[in-house]
Amino acid sequence: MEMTENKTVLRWVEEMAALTKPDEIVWIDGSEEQAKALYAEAEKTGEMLPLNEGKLPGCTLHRSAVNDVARVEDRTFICTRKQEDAGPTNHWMDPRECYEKLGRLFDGAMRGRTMYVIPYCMAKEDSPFAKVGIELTDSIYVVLSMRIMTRVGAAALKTLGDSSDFVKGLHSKKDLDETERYICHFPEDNTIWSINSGYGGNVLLGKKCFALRLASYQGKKEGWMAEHMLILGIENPQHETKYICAAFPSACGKTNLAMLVPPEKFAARGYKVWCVGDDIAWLRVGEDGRLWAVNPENGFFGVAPGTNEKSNPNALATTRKDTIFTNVAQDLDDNTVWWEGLTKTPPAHALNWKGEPWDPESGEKAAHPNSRFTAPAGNCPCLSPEFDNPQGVPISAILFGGRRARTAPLVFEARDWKHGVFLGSAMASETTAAAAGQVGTLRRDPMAMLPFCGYHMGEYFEHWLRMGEKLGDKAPKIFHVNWFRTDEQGRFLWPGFGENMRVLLWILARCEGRVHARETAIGYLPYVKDVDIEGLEVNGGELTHMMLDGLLSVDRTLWREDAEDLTRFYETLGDRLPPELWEELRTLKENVAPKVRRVTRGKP
Ligand code: GTP
Ligand code: SPV
Ligand code: MN
Repeated sequence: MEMTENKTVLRWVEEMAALTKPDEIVWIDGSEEQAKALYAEAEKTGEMLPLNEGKLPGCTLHRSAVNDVARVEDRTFICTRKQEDAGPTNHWMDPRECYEKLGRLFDGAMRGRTMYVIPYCMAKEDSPFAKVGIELTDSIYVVLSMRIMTRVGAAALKTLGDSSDFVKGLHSKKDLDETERYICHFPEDNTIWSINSGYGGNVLLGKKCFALRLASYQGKKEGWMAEHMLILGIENPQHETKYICAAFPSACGKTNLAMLVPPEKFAARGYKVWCVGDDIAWLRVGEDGRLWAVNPENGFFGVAPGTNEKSNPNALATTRKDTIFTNVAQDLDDNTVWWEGLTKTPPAHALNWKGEPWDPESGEKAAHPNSRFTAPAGNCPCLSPEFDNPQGVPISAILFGGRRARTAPLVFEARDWKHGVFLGSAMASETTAAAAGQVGTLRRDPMAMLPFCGYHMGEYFEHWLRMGEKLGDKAPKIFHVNWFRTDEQGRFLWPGFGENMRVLLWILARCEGRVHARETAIGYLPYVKDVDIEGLEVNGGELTHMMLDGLLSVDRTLWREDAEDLTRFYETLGDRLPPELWEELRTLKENVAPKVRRVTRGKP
């Protein structure tokens, strides 16, 4: 039964049903009873497998199709009327052509199936950040995942009222044919069409499709920002909490940093870390002129491999109930889940992520490297008390970072906002399993938004610069971090995870003007004495001041190479790249140029 009298909504649902021709239409009301019935149905069809109710209450396992395990960037399109508005970093299709092409694919795609109508709200319904979307889908997995990831149900429709301002999402698994898979965005129509996939980032349309691609476009028009960022709070022993946002590319440590557990010595002194968000931040200038952030999501879609009691106990605890696991291994002895890095000893009897018997000796991975958990935010032991605050939290620092085996030091600070925007625009990272394609190759990924910016990247940088002007001297300080420097053997030189707290404390000390820094060719770096490494170990030995000195070194040759690579990237962006950023690049090049000895002429 319909849950609204909103004519635009009703007409659109009718139109999409006429196109996709489902046998039945079911509106998702957000109730427990309905969810229970859907779980039962999905278990009957085998789409979701119930897990050990004693050990993992309310948890289920889902296996996606083998050809459908990650975002597909080369099949993701931004369909603006003018191609130049999508910019050179996005794939583009003419919207009319795209509607026609996908219209043919969607025609009858839901025959014999049910169409679920999922009204959802991104951000708390009473927040000034709140935005409503409706996703139509033929996948129960999508319904149950959206129910965890967003605020689903009647309340969203109430928030919408009779307005026509909502994101129209249409999704069908169709037949999961990868050659006909399309994830298409129409920013000018507030519309998303996704077909032939069942994987998270391609089909949970509230997440990357809406909350980043469409929202970044809306933010540019309306004067706010949608960013691929975690949000965390650090509470000091005096019970003051400061908030930090950090943009790292996919599978580069956002969930881990957001749920950081302070090392014992800091915990003992009373430091606490609170998670506000692990993937997406919506940012606005508040009435007080500061930058405020909310997490528009309501759950975590986190990377499973590597998550364990030591690396991220909070994430692990978050997944112990009411969680959907996707493409992890199934331990047959007690019907629980397993993935590489969860425990030292793999299960003796397990099925791999494809559902085949798995031999630990085979050398094959039991869980897919991009296997994930979908867990309610409310499960997180360190969830910030401000999580539901409709106003969000004020931001003191913004971090950019990526996987850089070389070049980028552990941490450095931008000279000012403009330089910080430059650092974000210059981000680069080794690719991961979160997207289909080669893993481990270095690519430029500005602000971790390369796959998620819904418009021209040059204009996006421009928008960042203008936001800085609005913020003036209330702008957060900007930093660059890199947890991923390696030695010749490929071993990480920094222990990372909880120990990243030591770097965060230096960052906060800088924000509060409590510590000096040394000016270098690339920005402000810490003095070795100012990063607390007491008791710190790495690769089985003590992390010495000399090793920290290495982590904080700037190799000018590498930076010159990087500046050349960045020049080539900037050139691809054409004349929409703000001149201020070319200036910053010129300054960097001057700063890292080979030092020539000055020859004084004239006097003997
Ligand atoms: P998305 O959900 O794809 O956006 O990923 P994310 O940025 O939230 O990444 P996540 O925190 O899930 O980490 C991804 C991988 O990086 C995991 O395998 C972690 O074990 C690893 N990782 C996270 N933090 C660190 C760190 O500080 N050091 C090292 N060496 N690895 C880390
Ligand atoms: C990412 O790839 O950055 C993710 C996972 O957070 S997905 O939702 O698939 O995009
Ligand atoms: Mn992400």
